[in-house]
Amino acid sequence: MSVVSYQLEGDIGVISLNNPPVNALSHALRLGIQDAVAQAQNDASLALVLICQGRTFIAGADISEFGKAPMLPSLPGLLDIIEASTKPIIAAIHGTALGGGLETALACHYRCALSSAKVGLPEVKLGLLPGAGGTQRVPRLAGVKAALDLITTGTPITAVNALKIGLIDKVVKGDLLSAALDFAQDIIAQGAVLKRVRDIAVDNEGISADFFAEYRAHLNKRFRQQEAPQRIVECIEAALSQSFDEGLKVERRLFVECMQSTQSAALRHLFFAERMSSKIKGLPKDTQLKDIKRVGIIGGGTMGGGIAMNFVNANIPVTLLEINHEALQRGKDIIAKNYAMTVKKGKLTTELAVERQALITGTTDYNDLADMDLVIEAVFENLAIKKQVFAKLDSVCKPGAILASNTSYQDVNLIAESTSRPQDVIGLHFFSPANVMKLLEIVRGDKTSEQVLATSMAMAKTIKKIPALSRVCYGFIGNRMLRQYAREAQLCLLEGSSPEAIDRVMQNFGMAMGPLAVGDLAGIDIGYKAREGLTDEEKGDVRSYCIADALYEMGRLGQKTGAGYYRYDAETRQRIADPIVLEVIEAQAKKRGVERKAISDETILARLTFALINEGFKILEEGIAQRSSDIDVVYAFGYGFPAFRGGPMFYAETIGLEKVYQTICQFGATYGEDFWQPAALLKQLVAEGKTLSEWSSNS
Ligand code: 3H9
Repeated sequence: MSVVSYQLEGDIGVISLNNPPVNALSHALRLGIQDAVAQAQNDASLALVLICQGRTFIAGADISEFGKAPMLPSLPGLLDIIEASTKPIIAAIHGTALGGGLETALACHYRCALSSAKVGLPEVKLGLLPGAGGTQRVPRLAGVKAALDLITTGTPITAVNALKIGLIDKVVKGDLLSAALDFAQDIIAQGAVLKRVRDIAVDNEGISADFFAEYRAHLNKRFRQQEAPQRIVECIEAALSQSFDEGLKVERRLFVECMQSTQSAALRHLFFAERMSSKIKGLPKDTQLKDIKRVGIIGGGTMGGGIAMNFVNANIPVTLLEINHEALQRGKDIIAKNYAMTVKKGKLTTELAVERQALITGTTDYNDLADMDLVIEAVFENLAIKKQVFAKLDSVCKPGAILASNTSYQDVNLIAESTSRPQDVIGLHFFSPANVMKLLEIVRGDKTSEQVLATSMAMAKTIKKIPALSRVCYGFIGNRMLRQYAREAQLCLLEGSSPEAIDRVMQNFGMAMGPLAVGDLAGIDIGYKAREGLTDEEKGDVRSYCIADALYEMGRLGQKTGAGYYRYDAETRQRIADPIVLEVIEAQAKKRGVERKAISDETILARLTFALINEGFKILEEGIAQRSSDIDVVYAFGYGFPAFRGGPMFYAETIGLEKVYQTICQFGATYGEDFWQPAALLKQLVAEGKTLSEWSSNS
C-alpha cells in the first residue's frame, strides 16, 4: 500500500499520509508528498489539505535514516515545494506534530489542529536543531522569545497554546477531515490567499542589545555542556538579522554540525535504546497479558508512597499496607505533601490531586490484599523480612496475582522460594523519588513466567516508566555497577583527592551530581546498613569503604544530619567543604598505610567511569543485561549519567574499546589487580577488533 494517497473531495485536494506507526518522514513519504503536490498543481482543486492517518500527524524526520546516504527530495527541498504551491495547503493536525512534522505544517499556508493535538520541535533532545526551516519560521510567527523557549526546551505545547502564540491558525473539534475541509472552504471564499511564513518579518520589539547573551547564559546553566541549545540561539539570531534564505543557510550549516556531533549520536542512540529496552528477547509477541486493575503496596515510607503515586496517577486504585495506623497516616501525609508540591508548581490541579489521593486506601490487614492483581513489597532491605512478607502474600493473595519486590539488592530467587508460586514473583526496582525517576529495573527470577514478565513491561509503560530487564545478581544492573564506581570514589579520596574535587570532576563530566554529594543525599547509613548484611569477603577491600564507615560512626549520615562528606547550611542546605572530613580521610589513609598524593582530574574521571564500564561488560558477558543499550538506559534514566554521552557503554565506544582496555590494564598494574581485572568480553572484543554494537547485533 502506498504511504501517500491523493484525491479530490469536491474542489479540495486531500493529501493523505499513512506511514505507521508515527508517519515519520521517510524517503517514501517525502517522495509521495512531492508527487501529490505536483499532481494537485494541475487539477481542479482550489486548495489542498494535508492530513495523516493513524495515531498522529507527522512525528518528524525518520531518525533511522540519519547517518545514511541522503535521498532526494530532502526535507528542506520538499518544504520549498510545498511553500511554493500555487494553491493554498492546509495542514490538518492530530496527535503530535513534532520536529520535521511541525516544520512541514509551517511550510504549509495554513494550519488547523484538533484541541487534543500537540506541536513541538524536540530536535534538541536528539542533540539536533530543527533543520527544515523551523528556526526561521517559528520566530516569524511566534516571536523570538517564544521561538527560543519552544526550540531550546524541545517541549511540545498544546494546540490551544500554539494558537495563542500564532503557530497555528485554528483549533477545531470533531472529525478532523471535515473540519479541515470547512476551513479550506473559508480560505477559498476569502480569495485563497497564499500565506507564506517566509514573507513575514521577524518582530524585533523588546529584543534588547544583551538579550541573546543573557539567553545563552541561562542555557549554559540549564543545559551544561550541551552544544545544540547554543547553536539554536545562533539560528534565531540569524532569523532576526538576516534574510529568510540566508537564515536557512545558517540553520543548514549548524544542523549538519549537530548531526555529525558525538552528542547527537549519543542522544539518538538513547532514543532507540529507550524504546528497545522494553523488548524481551525470545518472548513470544502474543504472550497474553494479565489485567492490572488493583495494586497493593506494602510499606508506606518514601519509597512505597512514591510507588503508589505512579499507579494512582495512571488511575489504578492502590491499597497501601502499613504495620499500624500511625505509620499509615505518616505515609499518606508524605503522599499529600508530594501532591501539594506538584500543585504548587502548577503541574496538577487541586481537584486532580484530591481525586488521585482518593484512589489510595490504607490498611493494616494483609487480608485486604486478597483481590490485588499486583502487590509490590517496599519494606526494609532485609532478606529475612522480605521472605516473611512473601510467605504471607502467598497465603492471602488470589492465584495468578503478581508478587513483586522493590528490592535494590536482594536475591529475587530466594524471595520467590518463600512462596508456592515462584513463577509469579518478580523484582520491580523503582528509583527514589519513585514518583519522579523514570527508570524501572525489572528483575527476572529464574522461575518468573513469561506472562508475568510481559505484563510487568506493559505495566511500566502504563505508569510512564522506562523499563530495563535484569537477571538476578547482587545489586542487579544499576547498583552492581554503582558499587564499583563508589569504590573508586572512596579509593580516590583515600589516596589523595577530596570530596569537592571528585564531585566537581563528575559534574563537569555531566553527571547530575557527584558521587559524594549523592552519598550525602541518599544517606551514608544506607551503604553502611547494606554492608552489615555482607560477609567480609562480600564487602571487599576495607579501603573501599573505611572513610564512609568512619563518617557513619561519627553520626555524619549526610544531609539529614546536616553533615556527611560535606557540611550543610541549616537554612539554605548549601553544601560546604568541611576540613574535618579531610582529617577523617587522612587518619584513615594513615591507618591503612596509604600515602596520599595529588590525583589529576583526568585520572579521577577515568577511574570512576572505567569502573562503571568494566562492570557493565561483566554484566553483559554474564547475561545479566540483555543488551548493552539496556545498561545505558539504566544509567541515563536512573543514575543521572549524562544523556549526551549516551550511557556508560556508548561512552566506552566513543573513547574506543582498545583504549578503555589498555587503561584498565594499566590501572591493574598501578592500583592492584584485585580492583582492576578487565572483563573477558572487553578483552575479547578488543582482540577481535569488534565494537559493542557489532557484538550486540550478533548475540
Ligand atoms: C527531525 O525531525 C529533524 C528535522 O528538523 C530536520 C530534518 C532535515 N523516526 O515513541 P514510541 C518509532 S528529528 C523513526 O514508542 P509513542 C519508534 O522508534 C525528529 N522512528 O510511540 C518506535 O519504534 P518501535 C524529531 C520513529 O506513541 C515507534 O516509532 N521528532 C520516530 O509512545 C513508536 O514510537 C522526534 O524527535 C522517528 N521520528 O510516542 C519525535 N518516532 O515500535 C520522536 C518514533 O520499533 N518520536 N519512531 O520501537 C516521539 O517522540 C514519539 O515516538 C511520539 C509517539 C511522541 C511521536
